Amino acid sequence: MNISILGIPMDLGAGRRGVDMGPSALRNAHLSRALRDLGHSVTDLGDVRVALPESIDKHEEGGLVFLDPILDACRAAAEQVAALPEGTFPLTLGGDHSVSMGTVTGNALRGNPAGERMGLIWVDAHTDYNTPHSSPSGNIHGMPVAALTGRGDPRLTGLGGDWHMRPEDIVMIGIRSVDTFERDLLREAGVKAYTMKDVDQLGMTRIHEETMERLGGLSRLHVSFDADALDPSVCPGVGTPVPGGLTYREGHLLMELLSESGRVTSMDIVEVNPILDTRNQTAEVMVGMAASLLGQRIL
Ligand code: 5AB
Ligand code: MN
Ligand code: MN
Ligand code: MN
Repeated sequence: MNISILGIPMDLGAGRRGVDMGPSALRNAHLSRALRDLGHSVTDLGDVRVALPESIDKHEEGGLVFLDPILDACRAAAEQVAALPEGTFPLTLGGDHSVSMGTVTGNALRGNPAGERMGLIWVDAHTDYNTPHSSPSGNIHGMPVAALTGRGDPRLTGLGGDWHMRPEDIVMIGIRSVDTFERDLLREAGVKAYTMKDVDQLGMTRIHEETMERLGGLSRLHVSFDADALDPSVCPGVGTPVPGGLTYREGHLLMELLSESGRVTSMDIVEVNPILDTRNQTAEVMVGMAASLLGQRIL
């Protein structure tokens, strides 16, 4: 497979600094080499240009922190991803999770004049379904899924023109932190979310099966993997850690099963924060997750 890596070194959407160094940490954890060792041909396209918070004013507009520079980076990411040839597997590196407004849009619209639907598997401790009204923080990394489904500020929801994700084409896994009003929005939209209670009770194998069934008719699936989905003991380098997360094996099993399905066509790795990490452990774990999704086998 041809894999194209694109970094979006941005932390403007998060409440804490440092995830802008995520792409660099993942590259240092030998991401390209790990994928080449699996037999893939890997091209690193470098990074999208992102404004530095030091050189712009921190402005909040209608409950949205750093809206304009985030939109610029998301548009650039969407354009670059959408322009990749069909058959290429885009592997996009955040950055905070607001980058996925751009990457998901770019992947959904790539080579897709017929408007074919794409499934979205959101692996995260959080549902990222806030709007400027429901958000307790104003941080845009808590809003990307709502924006992708057309909820929230029109500037965020308009990245793909008239295109939006359908809530029924989204499955979330690993959830254990949802804000009060966010919960209402999520229920109303009808997004399927597997909480950690579901992971405990059903197990990852069953969750994977149900996910594949739910997204059955869709030939393209995007995986957006927030490092904070994994337990903080596995991935300490994240800005919004929540105890009680996916184990190392649960993360790998999900990636292995998705790999066997042969249906995943693109992936994000986001929210890796090297400042808060221990000797780049989080980036190394996330490189392992990408390798499992892209075909690494134990035997
Ligand atoms: B992440 C919170 N719900 O909106 C908010 O890491 C946290 O991309 C969002 O999942 C976490 O600020 C966003 C409290
Ligand atoms: Mn997230
Ligand atoms: Mn999260
Ligand atoms: Mn986070």
